[in-house]
Amino acid sequence: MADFDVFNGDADGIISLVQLRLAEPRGARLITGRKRDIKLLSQVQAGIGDRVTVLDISARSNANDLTRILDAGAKVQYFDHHNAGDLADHPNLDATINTASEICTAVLVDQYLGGQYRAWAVTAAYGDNFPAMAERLAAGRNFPLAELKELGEMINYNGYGGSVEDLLYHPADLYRALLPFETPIDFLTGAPEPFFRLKEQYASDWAMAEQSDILDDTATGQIRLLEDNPASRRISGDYGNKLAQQNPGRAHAILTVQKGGYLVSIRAPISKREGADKLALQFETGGGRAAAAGINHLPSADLSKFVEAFRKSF
Ligand SMILES: [Mn+2]
Repeated sequence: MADFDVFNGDADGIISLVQLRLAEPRGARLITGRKRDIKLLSQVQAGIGDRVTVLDISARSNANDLTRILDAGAKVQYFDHHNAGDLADHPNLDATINTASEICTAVLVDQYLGGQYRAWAVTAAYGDNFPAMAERLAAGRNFPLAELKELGEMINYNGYGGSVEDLLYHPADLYRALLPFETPIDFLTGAPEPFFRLKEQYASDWAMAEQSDILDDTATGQIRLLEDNPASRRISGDYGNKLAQQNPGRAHAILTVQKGGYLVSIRAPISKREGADKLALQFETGGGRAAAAGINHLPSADLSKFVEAFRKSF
């Protein structure tokens, strides 16, 4: 019998698992990666008697492996808020999927646990760029919101990179650093070194992003171009979030140069959180949600096609 905890390497995925494992400790094998490494179920070989927990990765992107694992007899518990495709009922599957645009996986887990680790859920909601949801969740509680927000954002930032080597912490290590603490405040007072190291690296990455070129600039959207280096690959997602917050009526795309093309991060306007996934799915390696999506590799030859599609999407 084996247990597998499969989770997105961003704040939402990591903190969803922190909540679950605080409530129900389990010495599971950890399967995670960068925020964009979403086809994680391909790494799971499970069968009868095995338990697989899956958090914050699209069931649509993992459909074949999910079917394989369920058919092999493993029990799967699934929490997610991404496009699930045609998720079929299966006696071995216990799925909580909600693709509403104002919900994240850690909030689904918070509901499942009856709000037991609410401060962690608030931190995750901030980290997944749902500040309004975070504040609603925190209503009536005496949480230091500014600190939870910054922690959520730093954990989320850690998940971005061109490869796991670009990341300051492997997401499994960051998860292990957080898990001993019942609340994010306990973490920040008990062993905050990862938080401070992330903040330091973030500040230097940010300074570089501010110098980036503007590729396209219209009333409805802006496209930025970042150079080919680890700092760009780490900061692009969060930089996109910040630009979106500063200009809530405008869509944004951050392109980062990589070999033969670009890594693309897309944010729909905050005032109308839709269209990002449809734009991304027009390209072979695209995926994501209505409000936030990405393309793992946009070939150089498709740049003008992307700019045109971006202008039409929002
Ligand atoms: Mn999420």
